[in-house]
Amino acid sequence: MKRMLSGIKPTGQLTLGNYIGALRNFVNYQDDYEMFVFVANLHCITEYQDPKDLSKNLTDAIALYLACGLDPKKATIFLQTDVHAHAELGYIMACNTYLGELSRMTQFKDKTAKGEKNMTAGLYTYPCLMAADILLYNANYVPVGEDQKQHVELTRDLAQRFNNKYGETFVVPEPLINKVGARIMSLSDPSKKMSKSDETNKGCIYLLDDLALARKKIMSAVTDSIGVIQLDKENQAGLYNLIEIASSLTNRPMQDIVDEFAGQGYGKLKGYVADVVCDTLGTIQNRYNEIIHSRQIEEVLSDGAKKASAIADNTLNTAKEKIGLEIKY
Ligand code: ATP
Ligand code: LTN
Repeated sequence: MKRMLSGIKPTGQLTLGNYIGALRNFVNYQDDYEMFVFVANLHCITEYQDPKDLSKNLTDAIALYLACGLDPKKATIFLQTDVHAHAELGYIMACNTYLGELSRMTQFKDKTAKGEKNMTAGLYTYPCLMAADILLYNANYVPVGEDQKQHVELTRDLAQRFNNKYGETFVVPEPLINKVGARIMSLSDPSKKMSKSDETNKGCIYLLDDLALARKKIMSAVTDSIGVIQLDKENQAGLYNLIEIASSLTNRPMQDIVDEFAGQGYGKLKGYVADVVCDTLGTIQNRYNEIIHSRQIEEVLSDGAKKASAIADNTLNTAKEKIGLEIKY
């Protein structure tokens, strides 16, 4: 069975974008792959997080993984800091990465271009830690949203570089990106990605949003004045995004939805999208409420940490031996 690994960085509450671009796919893949899914808490602290918020977001992320349908009997679910090998191999990867490569990462370039102040060294070297996350498990595939493709490509380069320098050690992974739903856009500005760090909160639906609020956000989503229901991503990005959301959540082809609503007003279509989203959120939230009040999270994490550490420690030791870091007695 091929291996698959992915993670989410809960710097805030998980969003509908995280669900459609990542989480829902993890759930679909767990039957056919040996699946590893973790909460990337070390990645969260590349920027300051209020410690109380961070701790709550981590707990919620695990509860939401389970609520969305990840099954601990099928997938290994764990917290990144429970497996010490991540930080150690992350450092080793940083020693095999060139400054130029990190400077070319789009996420880093965007932040620099925006003139962000106080950027940390951790933020700069974060792709090295991400490479370690993946390589420790010898994952064949990494299911992610479009924005993470470049990081997985860097991981491939780093794996190949290491293998060439020190001998065959790591599996070279491939990114797995869905055709529909790989980049869900903000409801208030469809030129931007739906993001947890949305300042206005209007453009982003959180998985734990009150259903009435989620509906309101969809009903007031920015569209256009063209007034025709069709698939024109360039000129009707907001409308396209709404149809893509509904298509992802129902597994209906986008054209099918267009055909059903063609000739009707945007309001009708938005009502349908709101129904679909609220259905999904409602189901997830019911399960979340059961899980958050149980001991399940503790059990899942303790079990996951053991399984993940056994594999990760083994890979790390092999890498250290190849580099010559170990003393042989
Ligand atoms: P932020 O929302 O703060 O920009 P992020 O995308 O950088 O966060 P994560 O939340 O860790 O970071 O992303 C986890 C996974 O969810 C990644 O695979 C990412 O590609 C995917 N993802 C995040 N936002 C979207 C989106 N709007 N559409 C599709 N996939 C997304
Ligand atoms: N960098 C990713 C989260 C992440 C990840 C990973 C995804 C950290 N390590 C390993 C896939 C595989 C993000 O910010 N979205």
